[in-house]
Amino acid sequence: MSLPDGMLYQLPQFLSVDDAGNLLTNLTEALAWQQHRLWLFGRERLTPRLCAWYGDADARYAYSGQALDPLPWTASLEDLRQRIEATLACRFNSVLANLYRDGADSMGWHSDDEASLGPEPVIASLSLGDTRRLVLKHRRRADLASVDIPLAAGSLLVMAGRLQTHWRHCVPKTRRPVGPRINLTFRLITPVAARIP
Ligand SMILES: O=C(O)CCC(=O)C(=O)O
Ligand SMILES: [Mn+2]
Repeated sequence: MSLPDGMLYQLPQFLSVDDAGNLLTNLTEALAWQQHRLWLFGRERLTPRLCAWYGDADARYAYSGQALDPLPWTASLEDLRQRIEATLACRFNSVLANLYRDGADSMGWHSDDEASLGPEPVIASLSLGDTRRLVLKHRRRADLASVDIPLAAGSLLVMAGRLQTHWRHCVPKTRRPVGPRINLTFRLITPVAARIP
């Protein structure tokens, strides 16, 4: 999909329906899900979803006022990382997993624009479970309509270019009855020691 000020593309059937279903079951049980705390508007809140952070040992992630130490890769996450790296010819050293337990779970408006991701991060987002709605809105251009992307199980969405500088995105709550949904966002974090202060 061609967007002004950013790149977005999708491989709708990166995983088969069966593989996506098996992975949903496996990851729901196997990952160390937690409700992270984040600072928002000067108050500490719990994220309205469960999260888990996996990656290489040096891929520490500073995010909404907290530093997350990655857990070591599980076999299935490492296998996915390698498949996605081979498909996209990109390198990733970490993955943020999000579990939306039902329609009341969500992700607020944000950009993945932390300095540790660099100015033009490539973020590969794999979807499992019931279809999720990702909504994107340009930060400044009110003339551009928001973009609504249904993400079905097995789809791989890639965000790249200047997308995180110019656009924000969210996963709204839904009143529709939905089962659990997992999203894995593969990222390349610059290790703290390699960062220029
Ligand atoms: O669930 C989604 O597709 C959104 C995930 C996301 O934006 C993030 O992890 O930064
Ligand atoms: Mn994001």
